Amino acid sequence: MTSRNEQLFAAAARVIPGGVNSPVRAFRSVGGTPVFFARGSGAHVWDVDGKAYIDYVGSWGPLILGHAHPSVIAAVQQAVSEGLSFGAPTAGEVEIAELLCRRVPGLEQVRLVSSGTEATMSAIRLARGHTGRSRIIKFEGCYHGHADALLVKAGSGALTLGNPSSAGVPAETAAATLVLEYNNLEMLDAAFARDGDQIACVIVEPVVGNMNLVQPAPGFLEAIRSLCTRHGAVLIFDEVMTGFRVGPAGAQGLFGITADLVTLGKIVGGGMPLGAFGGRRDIMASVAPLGPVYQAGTLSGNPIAVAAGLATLKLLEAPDFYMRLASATHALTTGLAVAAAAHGVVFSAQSIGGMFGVYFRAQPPRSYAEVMECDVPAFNRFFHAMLDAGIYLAPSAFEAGFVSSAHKSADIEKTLAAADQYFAQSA
Ligand code: KE4
Repeated sequence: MTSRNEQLFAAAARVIPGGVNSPVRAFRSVGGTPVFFARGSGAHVWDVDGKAYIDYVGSWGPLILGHAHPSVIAAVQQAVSEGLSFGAPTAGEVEIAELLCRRVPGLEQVRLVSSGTEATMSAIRLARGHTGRSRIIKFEGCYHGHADALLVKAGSGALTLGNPSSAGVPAETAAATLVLEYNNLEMLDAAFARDGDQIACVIVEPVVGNMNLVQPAPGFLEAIRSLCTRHGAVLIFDEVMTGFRVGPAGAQGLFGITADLVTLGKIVGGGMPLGAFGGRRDIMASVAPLGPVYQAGTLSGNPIAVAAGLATLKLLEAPDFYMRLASATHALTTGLAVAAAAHGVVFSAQSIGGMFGVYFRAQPPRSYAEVMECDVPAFNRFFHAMLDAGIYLAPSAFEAGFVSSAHKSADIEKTLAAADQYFAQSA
């Protein structure tokens, strides 16, 4: 008898490409039928067949407070009772902009948009408009959303200009993007030595969450900062994932580095469509209607999304919030590593703030090449065993996981017990 999940997926596939509205949800890298969720509460979600899961995806990061937090729901209910959208300024947009400028280092002005992609796309256009330069640098394995200039893979040679990583991206668009190796200082130096005066910006995930979790090597972010300063290039920290996730001041606060522009998303909307880009006032002065760089959006600063974002961001100011979140996340990754080692399974894990990575590799990877050494089939088997046990991990070996303040020790313990049982029988 086909499950409701399978029935829905079959129906979805007839009217939605791949049956999903974002590719990673299709389970193509892990195999099997995607889980259709019916509802969530705290750290838990229930699928359409009524099965419960402990959720370590949290909508890919936004739900740092867990699902349906009462304060967030109340704020949204209040906002919707007053209207859904105006296409005109509202007081809430001023309040959240002021809050972001207080909490995010270097944010002197900020513009709200409706997704992380819009934030990064706009920040790159702004960097190009501000500098009058076209070339940009990104790093292989970093994902910044699906704007054309960013769907680019490394060129054939080390410093050759990029090639499209998606159909539909013109070669000439990709050619303006240089794709370097994350954590490769020599490559970075060489690129600036050759093209420094042509580089409009460097965009980087200060902690990578899109090739699984990869941390910056000591000195890597500092080198990008000093090279951008020296050559007049704009440094963009893409903190769509790390913003308010790795710490109260994001990766900028964690590493003590202030970027020129920062992009935000996910947590700032508390699960509703909200992104933002902002930074130095002299750069933001180029944004329309102040300056010549056009950027716009019908639902930018939508009052419902702003209400959810404000309610979320205010709750993150609770004393010890990040200490408790980091402690729970660390307990998860340490417990997983201990369980795997006890059964002789080649496995490693790491966490930073409320995000984590698990790897079927002896050590956490420090580069894209090392990520590619991970045993993906082993991860896929682990993923499905945990799914069967009611533990919902990210459905890809190349994604980070997320813990929320709603995850209790009982959730972590249940997760570790399920993992231990799997490691015991898989060894
Ligand atoms: P969105 O357009 O999906 O809101 O944000 C794009 C984006 C930008 N920058 C970073 C660092 C991101 O992680 C993302 C989106 N992250 C993925 C998860 N790996 C979203 C999940 C999906 O694509 O469905």
